Amino acid sequence: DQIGDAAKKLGDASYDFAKEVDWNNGVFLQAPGSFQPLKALKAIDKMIEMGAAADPELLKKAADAHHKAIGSISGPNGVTSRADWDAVNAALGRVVASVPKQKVMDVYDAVKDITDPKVPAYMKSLVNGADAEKAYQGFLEFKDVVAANQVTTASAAAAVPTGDKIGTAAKALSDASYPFIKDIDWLSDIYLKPLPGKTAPETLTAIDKMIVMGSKMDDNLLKAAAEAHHKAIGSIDAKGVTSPADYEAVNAALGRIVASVPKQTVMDVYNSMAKIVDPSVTNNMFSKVNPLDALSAAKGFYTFKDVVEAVQ
Ligand code: DGD
Ligand code: CLA
Ligand code: PID
Ligand code: PID
Ligand code: PID
Ligand code: PID
Ligand code: PID
Ligand code: PID
Repeated sequence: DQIGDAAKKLGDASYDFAKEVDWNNGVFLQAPGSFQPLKALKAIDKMIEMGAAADPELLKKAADAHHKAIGSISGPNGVTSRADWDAVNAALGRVVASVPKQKVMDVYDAVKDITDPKVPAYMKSLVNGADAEKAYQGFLEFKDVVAANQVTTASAAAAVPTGDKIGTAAKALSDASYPFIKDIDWLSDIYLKPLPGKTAPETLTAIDKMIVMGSKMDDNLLKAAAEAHHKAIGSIDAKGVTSPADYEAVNAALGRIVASVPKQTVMDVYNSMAKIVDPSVTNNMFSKVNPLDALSAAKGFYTFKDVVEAVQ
């Protein structure tokens, strides 16, 4: 297809740049400017809306392309192979083309809103500047091909199951855990801190398992889960906490996507995360909330998971 051909040209223009970026640099975990959690949440919300509107098959292919690309990483900078670099760009170009232009621009504008204008120049200063300019020129040509292949109308909303066992169980889970949710400081910057003692390649291994799980999920249920998060973001209070009803809808939606993949795929995520999360992290989280609320939430989760497993 045209986007695939254009991605090869984009690769010619941008792979030198890709090799020069230090993908393992911890700077990419930081907010791209001053820390503004509510504005950042707005930007994430725009990404959620774009993801929910995207063609699910193309999203899966993009997830698969990333998984494959992780497998061909080499060298100290963590760069993927030329072929996989091109494949990721092609896959993402197709995802972008599957949503109306305005949804893409809404993401750009919202991210721009939390990005200090000095950030692009700083990023450029870390690589050969001429190669960055060549890459950007390539991006500008690529985006014209994407725009020429872009849809103009958004897809229909997902169908949300009703009266299912997971939905019923989600009510009990939500009742048991909402006090805990209210105890958590959602606007803290602690969630942007590096995991103690873990390198980027180690962390990427765990993220890879999530990418694999995402790619196996039921299309409609994944879309519904994105839409439930978007709705929940719309009802947050000043401390970032969503309403009980929207919280329950998120739990139900996530239970359903977990049930839509094999148990082992879920356990692969859990086990890889358990390897990189030091117990001091969990204990620190626990120390900041009411312990009885946390224990009630944990009990609710362990009951919920049996219902999920039964329909998995
Ligand atoms: C950039 C963009 C990269 C900056 C990286 C910041 C992104 C941070 C993302 C954090 C998001 C939160 C997610 C994390 C969640 C964690 C949860 C725990 O360098 C601009 C200005 C605005 C920049 C910010 C907006 C970036 C938006 C990027 C998309 C968002 C994607 C998603 C994010 C992440 C999540 C992924 C899953 O656009 O951009 C560089 C440009 O900066 C440079 O400006 C451009 C002008 O826009 C353009 O108009 C033009 O002037 C150009 O061109 C210069 O500069 C000139 C000529 O016109 C060209 O013809 C050519 O010759 C060129 O020069 C050659 O040099
Ligand atoms: Mg990504 C984007 C890393 C998994 C879906 N992703 C980005 C970039 C960053 C990144 C490089 C955001 C920051 C930025 O804009 O820099 N993703 C990244 C990592 C992983 C991952 C490390 C780990 C596996 N992503 C992942 C998965 C999905 C996505 C699983 C779901 C399938 N990701 C996704 C989308 C988008 C990203 C839809 C974006 O739109 C965003 C992006 O790249 O926006 C431009 C700048 C970007 C780069 C350095 C890489 C692109 C290079 C281009 C082709 C040429 C360079 C041009 C110029 C020099 C800089 C960009 C200017 C900009 C205005 C276009
Ligand atoms: C400018 C000036 C003009 C010239 C110009 C110009 C530039 C415009 C630009 C630009 C626009 C632009 C847009 C970009 C958009 C990037 C969008 C990224 C989206 C990320 C998503 C992440 C996610 C997921 C995912 C799916 C999940 C939901 C999420 C489900 C169902 C200024 C050059 C025209 C870069 C969607 C993918 C996993 C949230 O206009 O003169 O330069 O860049 O998890 O969904 O699971
Ligand atoms: C524009 C203007 C509108 C019209 C429009 C428009 C286009 C927007 C577009 C577009 C946005 C867009 C985004 C693309 C992004 C590509 C990002 C590629 C990233 C590749 C990576 C590869 C890799 C790896 C990996 C992880 C490793 C690092 C690497 C570590 C820690 C402008 C059409 C709407 C194409 C990250 C995965 C292995 C490098 O908005 O008018 O057309 O395209 O090895 O991580 O090692
Ligand atoms: C300039 C002027 C214009 C021309 C121009 C220009 C240059 C702009 C540039 C540039 C922008 C730019 C951006 C780059 C972005 C790279 C993003 C990489 C993201 C990598 C990540 C990696 C990671 C992980 C991971 C998970 C870990 C955290 C991390 C935990 C809990 C100035 C040329 C357009 C290079 C996200 C995945 C392992 C961080 O605009 O005229 O030149 O470069 O380790 O999670 O640890
Ligand atoms: C233990 C001991 C026993 C008792 C026990 C026990 C506990 C086990 C546990 C537990 C397992 C467990 C699993 C959990 C799994 C969480 C998985 C999260 C996945 C996240 C994903 C994110 C993503 C996306 C997304 C889609 C995108 C890709 C991504 C596309 C196509 C120890 C109690 C049995 C919590 C998948 C969703 C946006 C990456 O066994 O005695 O306690 O918890 O962006 O894909 O867009
Ligand atoms: C288990 C054992 C195996 C069998 C198995 C199994 C089950 C795994 C499961 C499961 C995992 C799982 C995960 C669930 C997660 C629910 C998470 C809910 C999050 C809700 C949030 C709501 C909100 C918001 C929001 C953003 C705001 C904050 C809030 C800010 C900054 C164990 C079956 C495989 C159900 C976050 C979105 C508005 C609070 O593996 O043997 O069964 O379920 O307002 O952000 O303000
Ligand atoms: C313990 C002992 C057992 C019993 C037990 C127990 C407790 C465990 C606990 C606990 C674990 C725990 C975890 C918590 C996790 C909270 C995670 C919140 C994430 C929030 C995010 C927010 C955000 C954003 C956002 C984007 C911004 C960045 C942020 C940028 C660029 C010990 C009870 C089981 C509470 C990610 C979305 C706005 C950060 O196990 O016997 O009690 O709590 O602003 O992006 O700015």
